[in-house]
Amino acid sequence: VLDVVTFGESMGLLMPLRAVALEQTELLVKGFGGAESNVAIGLARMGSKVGWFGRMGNDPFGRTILKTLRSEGVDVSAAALTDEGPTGVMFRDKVAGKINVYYNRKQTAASVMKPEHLDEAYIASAKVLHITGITAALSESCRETLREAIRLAKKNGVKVSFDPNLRLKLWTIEQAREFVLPVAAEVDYFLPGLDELRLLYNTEDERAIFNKLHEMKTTSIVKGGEGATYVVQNGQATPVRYELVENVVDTVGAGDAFCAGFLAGITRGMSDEEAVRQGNLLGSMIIQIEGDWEGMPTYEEVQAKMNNAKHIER
Ligand code: KDG
Repeated sequence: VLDVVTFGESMGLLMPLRAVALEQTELLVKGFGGAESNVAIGLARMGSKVGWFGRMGNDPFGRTILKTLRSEGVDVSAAALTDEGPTGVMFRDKVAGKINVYYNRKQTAASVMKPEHLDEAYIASAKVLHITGITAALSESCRETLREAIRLAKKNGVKVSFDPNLRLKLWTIEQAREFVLPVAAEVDYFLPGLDELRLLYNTEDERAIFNKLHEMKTTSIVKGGEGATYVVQNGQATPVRYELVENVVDTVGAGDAFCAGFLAGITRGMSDEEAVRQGNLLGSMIIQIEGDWEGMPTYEEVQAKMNNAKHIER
C-alpha cells in the first residue's frame, strides 16, 4: 500500500555551475526536475511510501532520473523508459530573485502519454493520487490521461490532490482555465497559489477569489499570500501562519515541498491545518538550499523544526 502515487514529466535539468544567468556561463551542472517527482522525493524523505510514474526516453537523462528516484526510496516500478520520444530537458538561470526557465520538451516521451498507459491497480494501491497542471499543459493526450487517472482514483476510493502549477510557457491562461477550473471542483484537495488564483479567476479581488473557492465542495489549500496559507472549506478560510524566510537562496521547488509536507501530513492522519503547517515548514526549508528538490528535508529535520516552531508560536 502506498501513501501517495503521483505521475508527470521529469526532465533533465541543466543550470550554470556558478550563480549567473544561462547566457553568462560556459559550465553547466546536470540534474533533473519535474514537479511531481520533486513531490515524490520530498515524501520519501518524510518517510512516506510513495510511487512516481511517468514515461521518459531510454537515454542518459531518463536513466539518471530513474536511478536517482530509486535511490531516494521512491517506487518507480510503474515508470517506463520508451522509444516513443526523448526525455525532456529544461535549462534555468542560477540567480537570486527572478529565475528564467527554458524548456526543450516538445514531443517528449512524457508528452505522448495516453490513458492506456495507466495502471489501475497501481493507482488503487494508494491513499492519495497527486497530480499537477503541468501534465495538463503538455498535450491533449496528457489531459485525457489526467482525467482518466482521476476517474480511476475515484472509482477505487483514492483521494485526489491537484496542484495547478501554472506554467504559462507551456499553455495559455485560457487553456489553463478550461482544464484547471472543472478539475479543481472535482478533486478532494486543490492546492493553488494565490497568484495562480488571480490568473485563473482573472481578478485581483481576494474576496471574489475566496467566494469562487467556497462554491466548490473541494478543500482548497491556498499557498502564498504574505505569511499565511489558507485552508478553505465549508465556506470558511482559516489562515495557517508561517514566518517569512530571510535567507532565500532558490525559490524553485517551494510549492512542491509544500505539497510533500502537506500530503505526508494528511496521509499520516494529521488535521488539514496541521498538515498545512508542516507543508509551510518544508516550503520554507527548501528555499534556503539550491536545487529543485535537493533541499527536501528528512522527517527528523522536520520534526525538530516542528517542535521548535510549536514552542515559539504557542
Ligand atoms: O516546481 C518545480 C518544477 O517546476 C520544476 O522542477 C520543473 O516540472 C517542472 C516544470 O515543468 O517547470
